[in-house]
Amino acid sequence: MITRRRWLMTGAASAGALSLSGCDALSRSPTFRKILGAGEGLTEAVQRSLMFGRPLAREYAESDLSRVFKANGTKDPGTDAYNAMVANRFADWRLKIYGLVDSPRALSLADLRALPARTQITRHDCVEGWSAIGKWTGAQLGPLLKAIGLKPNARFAVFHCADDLDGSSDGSGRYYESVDLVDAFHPQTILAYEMNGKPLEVAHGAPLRLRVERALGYKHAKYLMGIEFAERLDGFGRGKGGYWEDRGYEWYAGI
Ligand SMILES: Nc1nc2c(c(=O)[nH]1)N[C@H]1C(S)=C(S)[C@@H](COP(=O)(O)O)O[C@H]1N2
Ligand SMILES: [Mo]
Repeated sequence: MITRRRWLMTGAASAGALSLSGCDALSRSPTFRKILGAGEGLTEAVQRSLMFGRPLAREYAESDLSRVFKANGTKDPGTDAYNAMVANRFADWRLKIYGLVDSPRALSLADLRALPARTQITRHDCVEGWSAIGKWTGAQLGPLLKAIGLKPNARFAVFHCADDLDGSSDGSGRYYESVDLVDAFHPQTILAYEMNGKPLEVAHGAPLRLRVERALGYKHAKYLMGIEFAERLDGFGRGKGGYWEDRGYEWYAGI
């Protein structure tokens, strides 16, 4: 078990952001400890994520919005189950949050819309060589996770999607993705239900998709069905942390 002071120092040394003495002073500051949420039951991993989070991705103005935002990968999951959800406007759809959490949830779209929201205009970069600027609105994942509570051994958020890119019948082509807790708690990490001021279209991931703005396009999982917290990634898909990672892409796709 490492003490708060030890991990603060270790973290600072590896992040290279703060001098050890400065960090030590910070860790003793009552205000800073309050910001960190000390005593509110946050795990060390979560507190570390809040403290050494990645910088914000650049945000743009309305006038920068792309006139056309390409849809890529799956443009319609097209299964009977998904078609039925579209037909009743996702009234029965629920986002399941489970795994290494204190209180598992099944959230409706109305539940998600009632949570603290964030709107951001960002540039989406796909490894296939195109970019587009869009406006996204959704529930911030961080505050939601604080309310749900993560187990101390939770290290990854795994996003399960409705589409099977390979059209496989055994689920081996199901799209999934994963991020670490630093990205999960990043302020620009949102569960987006709106794009450019309108409910998310099927082509862009209706009813809900991840926006994780410090990462490349394939991390932004569309057609979300569940978020599972896990200690390791080897139990999912072929074990590399995502549909495209299983097929050779890098797991860490930071930009
Ligand atoms: N469920 C799911 N999510 C996905 C994909 C996909 O095929 N299925 N494609 C990914 C890729 S490679 C990109 S570039 C973006 C495209 O998002 P867009 O269709 O809104 O442009 O979604 C990502 N998320
Ligand atoms: Mo992509």
